[in-house]
Amino acid sequence: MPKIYKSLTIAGLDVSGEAGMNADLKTFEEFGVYGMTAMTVIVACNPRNNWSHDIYPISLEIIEKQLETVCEGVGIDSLKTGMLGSKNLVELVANTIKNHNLKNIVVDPVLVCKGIDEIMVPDAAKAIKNLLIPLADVVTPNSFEAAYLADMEKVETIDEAEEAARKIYQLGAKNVVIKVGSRIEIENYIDIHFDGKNFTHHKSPKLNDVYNPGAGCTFSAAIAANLAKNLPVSEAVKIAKNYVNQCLQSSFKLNQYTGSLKHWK
Ligand code: PXL
Repeated sequence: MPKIYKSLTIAGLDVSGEAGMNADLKTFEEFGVYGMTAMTVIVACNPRNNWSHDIYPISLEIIEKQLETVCEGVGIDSLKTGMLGSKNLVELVANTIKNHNLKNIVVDPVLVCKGIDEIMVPDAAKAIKNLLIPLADVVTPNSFEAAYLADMEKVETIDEAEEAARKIYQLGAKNVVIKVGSRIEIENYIDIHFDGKNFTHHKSPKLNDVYNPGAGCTFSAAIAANLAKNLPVSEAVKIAKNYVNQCLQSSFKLNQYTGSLKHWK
Protein backbone atom coordinates (compact mmCIF):
# COMPACT_ATOMS: atom_id res chain seq x y z
CA MET A 1 0.00 0.00 0.00
CA PRO A 2 1.52 3.37 -0.96
CA LYS A 3 1.90 5.95 1.79
CA ILE A 4 -1.23 7.97 2.46
CA TYR A 5 -0.37 11.64 2.89
CA LYS A 6 -2.54 13.70 5.24
CA SER A 7 -3.39 17.39 5.40
CA LEU A 8 -5.27 19.47 7.92
CA THR A 9 -7.29 22.58 7.18
CA ILE A 10 -7.98 24.95 10.05
CA ALA A 11 -10.72 27.01 8.47
CA GLY A 12 -14.31 28.11 8.39
CA LEU A 13 -17.21 26.01 7.15
CA ASP A 14 -18.83 27.79 4.22
CA VAL A 15 -22.28 26.26 4.28
CA SER A 16 -22.95 26.76 0.57
CA GLY A 17 -19.73 24.92 -0.21
CA GLU A 18 -17.68 27.27 -2.39
CA ALA A 19 -15.03 28.44 0.04
CA GLY A 20 -13.42 27.55 3.35
CA MET A 21 -12.85 23.99 4.49
CA ASN A 22 -15.35 22.66 1.95
CA ALA A 23 -13.19 23.90 -0.91
CA ASP A 24 -10.09 22.66 0.92
CA LEU A 25 -11.38 19.10 1.37
CA LYS A 26 -12.49 18.88 -2.26
CA THR A 27 -9.03 20.03 -3.30
CA PHE A 28 -7.19 17.59 -1.02
CA GLU A 29 -9.29 14.80 -2.51
CA GLU A 30 -8.39 15.79 -6.07
CA PHE A 31 -4.69 15.52 -5.20
CA GLY A 32 -5.13 12.15 -3.51
CA VAL A 33 -4.40 13.50 -0.04
CA TYR A 34 -6.41 12.51 3.03
CA GLY A 35 -8.07 15.61 4.48
CA MET A 36 -8.88 16.45 8.08
CA THR A 37 -10.48 19.56 9.54
CA ALA A 38 -10.58 21.89 12.50
CA MET A 39 -13.63 24.10 12.07
CA THR A 40 -13.20 27.67 13.28
CA VAL A 41 -16.47 29.37 12.30
CA ILE A 42 -19.63 28.57 10.38
CA VAL A 43 -20.44 31.02 7.59
CA ALA A 44 -24.12 31.01 6.64
CA CYS A 45 -25.57 33.22 3.92
CA ASN A 46 -28.94 34.90 3.99
CA PRO A 47 -31.03 34.24 0.86
CA ARG A 48 -33.55 36.84 2.05
CA ASN A 49 -30.95 39.60 2.46
CA ASN A 50 -28.84 39.58 -0.69
CA TRP A 51 -26.81 36.57 0.42
CA SER A 52 -25.19 38.58 3.26
CA HIS A 53 -22.68 36.56 5.28
CA ASP A 54 -23.37 35.66 8.92
CA ILE A 55 -20.38 34.33 10.81
CA TYR A 56 -20.92 32.02 13.80
CA PRO A 57 -17.69 31.30 15.72
CA ILE A 58 -16.93 27.89 17.25
CA SER A 59 -15.68 28.11 20.83
CA LEU A 60 -11.94 27.99 21.40
CA GLU A 61 -12.33 24.93 23.60
CA ILE A 62 -13.97 22.96 20.79
CA ILE A 63 -11.31 24.05 18.29
CA GLU A 64 -8.63 22.92 20.72
CA LYS A 65 -10.27 19.47 20.91
CA GLN A 66 -10.31 19.24 17.11
CA LEU A 67 -6.62 20.15 16.88
CA GLU A 68 -5.80 17.56 19.55
CA THR A 69 -7.67 14.87 17.61
CA VAL A 70 -5.80 15.57 14.39
CA CYS A 71 -2.33 16.70 15.48
CA GLU A 72 -1.86 14.44 18.48
CA GLY A 73 -4.23 11.63 17.60
CA VAL A 74 -3.45 11.11 13.92
CA GLY A 75 -0.54 13.21 12.65
CA ILE A 76 -0.28 15.31 9.49
CA ASP A 77 2.10 15.97 6.59
CA SER A 78 0.93 19.55 6.02
CA LEU A 79 -1.61 22.07 7.17
CA LYS A 80 -3.26 25.21 5.90
CA THR A 81 -5.04 27.93 7.79
CA GLY A 82 -8.02 29.89 6.49
CA MET A 83 -10.51 32.04 8.34
CA LEU A 84 -9.34 32.44 11.94
CA GLY A 85 -11.83 34.64 13.70
CA SER A 86 -10.00 35.80 16.84
CA LYS A 87 -6.63 36.67 18.32
CA ASN A 88 -6.96 33.83 20.85
CA LEU A 89 -7.50 31.35 18.05
CA VAL A 90 -4.43 32.58 16.16
CA GLU A 91 -2.42 32.10 19.37
CA LEU A 92 -3.81 28.58 19.75
CA VAL A 93 -2.88 27.69 16.16
CA ALA A 94 0.64 29.14 16.52
CA ASN A 95 1.18 27.21 19.76
CA THR A 96 -0.14 23.99 18.21
CA ILE A 97 2.31 24.32 15.30
CA LYS A 98 5.21 24.87 17.72
CA ASN A 99 4.24 22.25 20.30
CA HIS A 100 3.76 19.49 17.73
CA ASN A 101 6.66 20.67 15.59
CA LEU A 102 4.36 20.68 12.54
CA LYS A 103 5.82 20.98 9.04
CA ASN A 104 4.64 22.31 5.67
CA ILE A 105 2.59 25.21 6.99
CA VAL A 106 0.54 27.21 4.48
CA VAL A 107 -1.05 30.38 5.84
CA ASP A 108 -3.84 31.87 3.76
CA PRO A 109 -4.22 35.13 5.70
CA VAL A 110 -7.98 35.50 5.28
CA LEU A 111 -8.38 39.04 6.59
CA VAL A 112 -11.29 40.02 4.40
CA CYS A 113 -14.38 38.26 3.08
CA LYS A 114 -15.63 38.10 -0.50
CA GLY A 115 -15.52 41.54 -2.06
CA ILE A 116 -15.26 43.52 1.18
CA ASP A 117 -11.99 45.44 1.53
CA GLU A 118 -12.09 45.86 5.25
CA ILE A 119 -10.14 43.89 7.84
CA MET A 120 -12.73 41.68 9.53
CA VAL A 121 -11.13 41.30 12.98
CA PRO A 122 -8.22 43.74 13.52
CA ASP A 123 -6.87 41.91 16.60
CA ALA A 124 -6.81 38.60 14.74
CA ALA A 125 -5.15 40.22 11.72
CA LYS A 126 -2.40 41.64 13.92
CA ALA A 127 -1.85 38.23 15.53
CA ILE A 128 -1.68 36.52 12.12
CA LYS A 129 1.01 39.01 11.12
CA ASN A 130 3.03 38.68 14.31
CA LEU A 131 2.55 35.04 15.32
CA LEU A 132 1.58 32.99 12.30
CA ILE A 133 3.46 34.51 9.35
CA PRO A 134 6.83 33.76 11.02
CA LEU A 135 5.87 30.06 11.16
CA ALA A 136 4.69 29.86 7.55
CA ASP A 137 6.45 27.91 4.82
CA VAL A 138 4.12 29.63 2.37
CA VAL A 139 1.84 32.63 2.87
CA THR A 140 -0.72 33.45 0.16
CA PRO A 141 -2.20 36.96 0.58
CA ASN A 142 -4.26 38.72 -2.06
CA SER A 143 -3.13 42.25 -2.86
CA PHE A 144 -5.28 43.83 -0.17
CA GLU A 145 -3.99 41.44 2.50
CA ALA A 146 -0.44 41.89 1.22
CA ALA A 147 -0.70 45.67 1.69
CA TYR A 148 -1.85 45.14 5.27
CA LEU A 149 0.90 42.63 6.11
CA ALA A 150 3.60 44.75 4.46
CA ASP A 151 2.40 47.99 6.08
CA MET A 152 1.90 49.58 2.69
CA GLU A 153 -0.87 51.92 1.65
CA LYS A 154 -1.72 49.85 -1.41
CA VAL A 155 -0.51 47.03 -3.64
CA GLU A 156 -1.76 47.87 -7.10
CA THR A 157 1.20 47.32 -9.39
CA ILE A 158 3.66 44.51 -9.97
CA ASP A 159 6.45 46.62 -8.45
CA GLU A 160 4.37 47.24 -5.33
CA ALA A 161 3.57 43.52 -5.09
CA GLU A 162 7.28 42.66 -5.25
CA GLU A 163 8.03 45.26 -2.57
CA ALA A 164 5.24 43.81 -0.40
CA ALA A 165 6.57 40.27 -0.93
CA ARG A 166 10.01 41.33 0.31
CA LYS A 167 8.49 42.95 3.39
CA ILE A 168 6.33 39.95 4.22
CA TYR A 169 9.36 37.70 3.77
CA GLN A 170 11.09 39.86 6.39
CA LEU A 171 8.33 38.90 8.84
CA GLY A 172 9.66 35.33 8.68
CA ALA A 173 7.59 33.53 6.04
CA LYS A 174 9.85 31.29 3.93
CA ASN A 175 7.84 31.85 0.73
CA VAL A 176 5.40 34.62 -0.14
CA VAL A 177 2.91 34.21 -2.98
CA ILE A 178 0.86 37.33 -3.69
CA LYS A 179 -2.27 36.90 -5.79
CA VAL A 180 -2.42 40.15 -7.67
CA GLY A 181 -5.20 38.88 -9.90
CA SER A 182 -8.45 40.65 -10.26
CA ARG A 183 -7.64 43.89 -8.47
CA ILE A 184 -4.99 45.09 -10.89
CA GLU A 185 -5.75 46.30 -14.40
CA ILE A 186 -3.47 43.97 -16.29
CA GLU A 187 -4.26 41.44 -18.96
CA ASN A 188 -3.33 38.37 -16.93
CA TYR A 189 -3.86 37.12 -13.42
CA ILE A 190 -0.37 37.05 -11.93
CA ASP A 191 0.74 35.26 -8.80
CA ILE A 192 4.11 36.51 -7.62
CA HIS A 193 6.22 33.99 -5.73
CA PHE A 194 9.19 35.24 -3.68
CA ASP A 195 11.39 32.65 -2.00
CA GLY A 196 13.78 35.10 -0.38
CA LYS A 197 16.04 35.19 -3.43
CA ASN A 198 14.05 35.06 -6.65
CA PHE A 199 10.72 36.17 -7.96
CA THR A 200 8.66 33.87 -10.16
CA HIS A 201 5.61 35.25 -11.96
CA HIS A 202 2.88 32.69 -12.59
CA LYS A 203 0.48 34.00 -15.20
CA SER A 204 -2.92 32.84 -16.34
CA PRO A 205 -5.39 34.55 -18.66
CA LYS A 206 -8.07 36.74 -17.08
CA LEU A 207 -11.36 34.93 -17.37
CA ASN A 208 -14.76 36.47 -17.98
CA ASP A 209 -18.02 35.04 -16.71
CA VAL A 210 -16.52 32.77 -14.09
CA TYR A 211 -17.40 32.36 -10.41
CA ASN A 212 -14.39 32.82 -8.17
CA PRO A 213 -15.52 32.46 -4.52
CA GLY A 214 -13.18 30.03 -2.83
CA ALA A 215 -10.40 30.45 -5.41
CA GLY A 216 -7.98 31.62 -2.71
CA CYS A 217 -8.92 28.76 -0.39
CA THR A 218 -8.52 26.27 -3.22
CA PHE A 219 -5.12 27.69 -4.15
CA SER A 220 -3.67 27.43 -0.64
CA ALA A 221 -5.22 23.97 -0.14
CA ALA A 222 -3.64 22.75 -3.39
CA ILE A 223 -0.25 24.05 -2.22
CA ALA A 224 -0.70 22.28 1.15
CA ALA A 225 -1.72 19.01 -0.55
CA ASN A 226 1.35 19.03 -2.78
CA LEU A 227 3.70 19.94 0.07
CA ALA A 228 2.27 16.97 1.99
CA LYS A 229 3.42 14.81 -0.93
CA ASN A 230 6.93 16.21 -0.47
CA LEU A 231 6.99 18.34 -3.60
CA PRO A 232 9.20 21.44 -3.46
CA VAL A 233 7.38 24.72 -2.84
CA SER A 234 8.07 26.07 -6.34
CA GLU A 235 6.46 22.98 -7.88
CA ALA A 236 3.52 22.98 -5.45
CA VAL A 237 2.76 26.64 -6.28
CA LYS A 238 2.91 25.98 -10.02
CA ILE A 239 0.60 22.96 -9.78
CA ALA A 240 -1.82 24.90 -7.52
CA LYS A 241 -1.97 27.81 -9.95
CA ASN A 242 -2.81 25.49 -12.88
CA TYR A 243 -5.40 23.65 -10.81
CA VAL A 244 -7.23 26.85 -9.76
CA ASN A 245 -7.21 28.09 -13.34
CA GLN A 246 -8.77 24.82 -14.49
CA CYS A 247 -11.41 24.89 -11.70
CA LEU A 248 -12.27 28.51 -12.60
CA GLN A 249 -12.73 27.69 -16.26
CA SER A 250 -15.39 25.14 -15.39
CA SER A 251 -16.99 27.14 -12.55
CA PHE A 252 -20.77 27.09 -12.34
CA LYS A 253 -23.70 29.09 -10.98
CA LEU A 254 -25.32 28.12 -7.68
CA ASN A 255 -28.02 30.78 -7.49
CA GLN A 256 -28.64 34.42 -8.41
CA TYR A 257 -25.90 35.58 -6.01
CA THR A 258 -23.05 33.21 -6.36
CA GLY A 259 -21.40 30.23 -7.98
CA SER A 260 -18.53 27.87 -7.37
CA LEU A 261 -15.32 26.56 -8.80
CA LYS A 262 -15.65 23.01 -10.13
CA HIS A 263 -13.10 21.08 -8.12
CA TRP A 264 -13.43 17.72 -9.82
CA LYS A 265 -12.49 16.60 -13.30
O1 PXL B 1 -12.78 33.36 0.65
C1 PXL B 1 -12.63 33.69 2.00
C2 PXL B 1 -13.40 32.76 2.87
C3 PXL B 1 -12.72 31.85 3.64
N1 PXL B 1 -13.34 30.97 4.46
C4 PXL B 1 -14.68 30.94 4.53
C5 PXL B 1 -15.45 31.82 3.78
C6 PXL B 1 -14.79 32.77 2.93
C7 PXL B 1 -15.57 33.70 2.14
O2 PXL B 1 -16.76 33.71 2.13
O3 PXL B 1 -16.78 31.76 3.83
C8 PXL B 1 -15.33 29.96 5.44
